[in-house]
Amino acid sequence: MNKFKRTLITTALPYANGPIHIGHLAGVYVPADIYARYLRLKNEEVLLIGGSDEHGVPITLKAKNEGITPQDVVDKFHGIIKKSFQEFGISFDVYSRTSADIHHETASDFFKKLYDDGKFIEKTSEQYYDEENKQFLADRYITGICPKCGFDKAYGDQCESCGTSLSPTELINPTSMISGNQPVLKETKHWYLPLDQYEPWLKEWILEGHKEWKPNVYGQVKSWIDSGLQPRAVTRDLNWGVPVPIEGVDGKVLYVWFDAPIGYISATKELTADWEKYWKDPETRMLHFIGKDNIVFHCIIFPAMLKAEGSYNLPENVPANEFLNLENDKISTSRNWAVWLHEYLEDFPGKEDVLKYVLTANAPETKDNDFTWKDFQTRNNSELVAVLGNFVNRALVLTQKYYEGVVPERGELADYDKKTLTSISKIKAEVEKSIDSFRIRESLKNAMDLARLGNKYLADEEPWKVIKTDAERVKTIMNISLQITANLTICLEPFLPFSMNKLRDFLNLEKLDWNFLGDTELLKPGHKTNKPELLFEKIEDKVIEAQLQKLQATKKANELTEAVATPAKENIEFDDFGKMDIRVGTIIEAEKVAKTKKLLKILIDTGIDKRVVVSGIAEYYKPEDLVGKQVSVLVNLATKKLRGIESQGMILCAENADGSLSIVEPDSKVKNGSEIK
Ligand code: B3M
Ligand code: ZN
Repeated sequence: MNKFKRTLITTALPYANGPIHIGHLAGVYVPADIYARYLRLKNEEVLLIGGSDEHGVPITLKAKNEGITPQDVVDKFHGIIKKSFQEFGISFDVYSRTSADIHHETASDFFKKLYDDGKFIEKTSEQYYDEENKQFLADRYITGICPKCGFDKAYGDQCESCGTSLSPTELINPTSMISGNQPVLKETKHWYLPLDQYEPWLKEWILEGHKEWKPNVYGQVKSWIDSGLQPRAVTRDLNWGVPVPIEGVDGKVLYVWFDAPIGYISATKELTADWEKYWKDPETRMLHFIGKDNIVFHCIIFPAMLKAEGSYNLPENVPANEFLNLENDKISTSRNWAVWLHEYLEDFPGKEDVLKYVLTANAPETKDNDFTWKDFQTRNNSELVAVLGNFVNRALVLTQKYYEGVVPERGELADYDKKTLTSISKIKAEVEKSIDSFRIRESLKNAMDLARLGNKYLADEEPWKVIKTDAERVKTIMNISLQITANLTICLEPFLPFSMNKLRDFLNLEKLDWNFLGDTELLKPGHKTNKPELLFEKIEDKVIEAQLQKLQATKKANELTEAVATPAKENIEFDDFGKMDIRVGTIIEAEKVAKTKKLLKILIDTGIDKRVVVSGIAEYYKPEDLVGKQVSVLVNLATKKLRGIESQGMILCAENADGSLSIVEPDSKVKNGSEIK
């Protein structure tokens, strides 16, 4: 840390429009929490800052859909999110929210200062406007076809399919999310941060000055800067957010990405009157923990804002992570493809540390990674249970058995004993080396090496056998095993805080700081330990099966909604519908049309007559299963020759998401010839 006295850690503020899931935990909050706990354990001065991001278009859209106010939406989810963080032991010093007065004031003052100092450019431009709702359509109020990849549901600010950041006027076939209408262009005035002017400075500060940043972060920043920065609008025509603090300006708010990072400052203010020490003293080191989609905002835009303001520190590092997928598919709130934290805790009460362990061991630090339930089970059963749990349990149980829980005195040490004890300090150095450079995943592996060391030591020394021949020697073995166990409570504390708390209870040991790690006499002879319980328990196949089934059900439900999700066609007059003559008929005969895969020749009793219809359902129905089935037939469709057979009508089918067809039939028998209207 050398030139720094303290650390301010910020974590991306989650949008308060839904609960949080394992992707959030793995990408941001678990690594930030581990790092903060590690620094605290080293007695360093540190603040861990968090809060909910309560502005932005998606929140107003959700409110509109549900017929409630945006404030209702954020109140609900801020509560849920905050509770999840508490339950998982994310050790925030403060968890604030951007709808709080203190934030509105802070963000407003920040904007005002830049405005007064002439740091913005004012520009009038044409933007999309929904005439029916008399509203400008910012960001996600508008969708259309992505000009880059052709995805048909790209948003006005970004295409979620190819990741390109967009402006609404780039969309092909823009559509208003509110009315579904084609919007018109209308003039509006906004304030822009001229990022282009900051380009030379950004190049020097990051590209020259921070080559040590993670390659994924540095690379993304470089590519943004290399492709040329543009002035960026920092206000929006919207009525939810921090109002633009300029006289005479109405109906405009600060862009959510302008106010949200200022939320870190507001949260610090909420926590302490001494907040400036954390933001302005050059001896404070600021770190932003975020996911990769937030890199540009934390490495380019927010720093440019801070630089423009002039009195704040800049981030020292931005250890952004990549994304976590779930069972080979992108985590998605709208498709409910996620493991939600509140649901996890219902299914796995008391297993907070297990999830945190798995998410860290498999963290998407350098590339996107996959969470699978199988891997979750394997890491629990063969690492937490079989290595860590097994070792500490044997050490504690044997101590109970041989010495009624009292730590025995050790005798003369063999070479292997000495080597084992010195390994503790080596492991400590390894953990420090990796965690200090934000390789949290590796640091967990290093820390687990201490459990592996203990497990191997016990397995090699076999005190349960030696006890029969050399009881004195067993005292040494058990003493050493207990010292390793005590060291584990320090080494794994940042990663598994709930479990290490338990382990300290078993050992009857107080919480020790990081400096004690490596001390081989943490437990004095004569110290009384408690009866242990299991630290971790095996997770059975059927529990994992149940989780996989839950996901399978989600997949099914999604396929069904996707099928009905194609947009409705243009309205028709009632008379248009009345022209169609649809009757119930019964299939009398059905056979395959020779040399085709899809076609069936079907004879139907329509009540009016018996007629032949050729239908493309051969892949989904066997001819023999169709006979006797009632179907809906459009009987006044112009006849058409298919493979030489004249088809006199059409059998109505529903098309599934996968393109398969399903016959539409009355749900009870009706007379042939009954009209469908
Ligand atoms: N709410 C975006 C996100 O959750 C945004 C982060 C704000 S951090 C200042 O990905
Ligand atoms: Zn695209």
